[in-house]
Amino acid sequence: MAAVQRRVGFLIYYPVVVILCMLLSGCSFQGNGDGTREGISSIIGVSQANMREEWRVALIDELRQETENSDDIQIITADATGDADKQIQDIENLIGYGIDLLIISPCDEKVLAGKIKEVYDSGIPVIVMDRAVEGFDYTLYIGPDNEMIGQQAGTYIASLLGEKGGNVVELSGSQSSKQGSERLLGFRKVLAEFDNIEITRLHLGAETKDAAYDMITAARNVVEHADVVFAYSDIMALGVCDAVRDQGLDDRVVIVDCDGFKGADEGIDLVRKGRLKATVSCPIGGKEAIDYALSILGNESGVPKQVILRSNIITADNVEESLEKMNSPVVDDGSRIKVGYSQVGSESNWRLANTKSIEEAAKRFNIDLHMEIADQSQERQYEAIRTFINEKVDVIVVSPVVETGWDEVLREAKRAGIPVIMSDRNVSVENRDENLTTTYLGADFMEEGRRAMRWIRDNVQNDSKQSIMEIMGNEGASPTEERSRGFREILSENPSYYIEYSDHGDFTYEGGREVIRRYLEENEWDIDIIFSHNDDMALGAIEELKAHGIKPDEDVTIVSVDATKEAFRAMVRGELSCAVECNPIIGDQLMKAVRDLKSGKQMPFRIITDEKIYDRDVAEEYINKRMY
Ligand code: GZL
Repeated sequence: MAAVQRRVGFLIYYPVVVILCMLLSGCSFQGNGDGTREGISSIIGVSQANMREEWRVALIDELRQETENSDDIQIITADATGDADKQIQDIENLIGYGIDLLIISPCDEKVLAGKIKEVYDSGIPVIVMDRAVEGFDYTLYIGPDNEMIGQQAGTYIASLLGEKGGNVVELSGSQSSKQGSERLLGFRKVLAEFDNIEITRLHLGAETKDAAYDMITAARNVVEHADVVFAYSDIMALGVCDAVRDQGLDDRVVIVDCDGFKGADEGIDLVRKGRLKATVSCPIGGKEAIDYALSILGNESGVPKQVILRSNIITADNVEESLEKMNSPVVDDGSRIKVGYSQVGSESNWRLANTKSIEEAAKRFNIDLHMEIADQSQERQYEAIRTFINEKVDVIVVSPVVETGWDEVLREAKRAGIPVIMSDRNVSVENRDENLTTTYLGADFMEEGRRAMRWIRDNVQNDSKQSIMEIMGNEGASPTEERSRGFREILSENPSYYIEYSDHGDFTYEGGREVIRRYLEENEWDIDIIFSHNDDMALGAIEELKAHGIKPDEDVTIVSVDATKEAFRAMVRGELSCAVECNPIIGDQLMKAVRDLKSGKQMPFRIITDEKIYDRDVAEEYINKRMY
């Protein structure tokens, strides 16, 4: 175990030996001190917001543990002591040490966003952890979904109180941190649905154990009538536990919190001791950070844009099993894994590229792939999943044609003990805590819709209001629903544009033609802009427009999603104006997730692919680099 020397908030770990550098002397930490890096393949700089919070110390420990057996990897850690300006200086210092990659957990994501973008643009990969910065100017974000953590706590408490309902005391910190505010948002959203649950909010001066202890003690007249006290962090929950115990109320008031860390008197320990009724775990992500850092440094393909970590409800019933899972060794013996894949269909060029990517990756990852193509039929997907269950495959992967209607067949897979991964598109199930699926790997469709409308806002201006035709994918599919929602979110901020007509083209070329045909049967052409949910429908629409003497790009600006090679050709021809990327080449990420799952790794809740936007000005430059 490497010893650690703290020096002006700057901690340096050398896997074999800790070397203390006099920062003020400006010495540069180049591994061997003479400016060379003999034996060192990568230096990873870690800028931590502070080392006061236990989970932040745990993150550094996880990062160190994950690299302590790799003599060629160096980790240099800086502690910003909670000061955003110091964190900016820390980043400068780390870059001065010649780091190859930066991992940062920002003090303040707004203040640090510019610096993170600067480092990212300079070519140094940046992994942002825990608090996401606005935009996408970083290599990878790894963190929890704090609003969902709050929702899980709310759902648990509601189920605990049942039909009778009850009184809930909710603690919040007056300068509540971003993750605290997000957790409270999720918590309140869920409990707002229950008329039989009364909430009393107690505001603390600070998010600390003592502030929580003092508040619960002072508010005894409220707490003694409460059924549940909710605190959104382990540290506050400990203060609540002590105060409730000291007030002699611990036989009637239960306490629920978030974090579920593994240290003494933290969430898991308090559940084991019976002092907490439940804790919603907030995974730290150190293992994942090093895993992806090595992939990035190794220039491996398939690094996603965001990894949203999974959080679970931990109670006395599952705490031992949860701990065992967290501590179980991850073993991938490379043995062949049998995967059943239920694919939507062959409806578009995107889909064909997606299928090809998955089939090729299966070979590279020693996966025995049985793929069934459903031709956009949910019934045929049900049949495929039941076939896979009968074949006793190791993992089932589904790209669902629509979002709903999957609960029963997914329960059958769960009863058969076969984990299910959602690929490309996601599903919505009645009860998320049934954990019917393990992880979702795909795009941020909402962001794709936003990008399309932002491009229109920035590139298609006119004195009069601009009419838009929306050509949508098949009804009920997650890309259809979410691209529409994202597009409308930005549209609502720009009153110079409005949607004149929306219709479904089902993601096919013919479907796009049909939408134009149907519109022209009833109307003269009066549309300024077309937003198509995918390229195939856009290309079909272009064909039909031209057949009616309507000139794409002159008479109507067309924006599409997918960014397939056909779309780039249409942009070069001057018929399509903009293509928002939706990357189908997710085979490697998917097969890595399959192998991780079978090796016992804790699977992320969501893995979001990396995507860009292209328009006709750059189409020529990129067309020959396109992989699909
Ligand atoms: C998106 C994918 C969509 C594509 C279409 O991830 O599900 O389905 O945008 C495809 O081209 O048909």
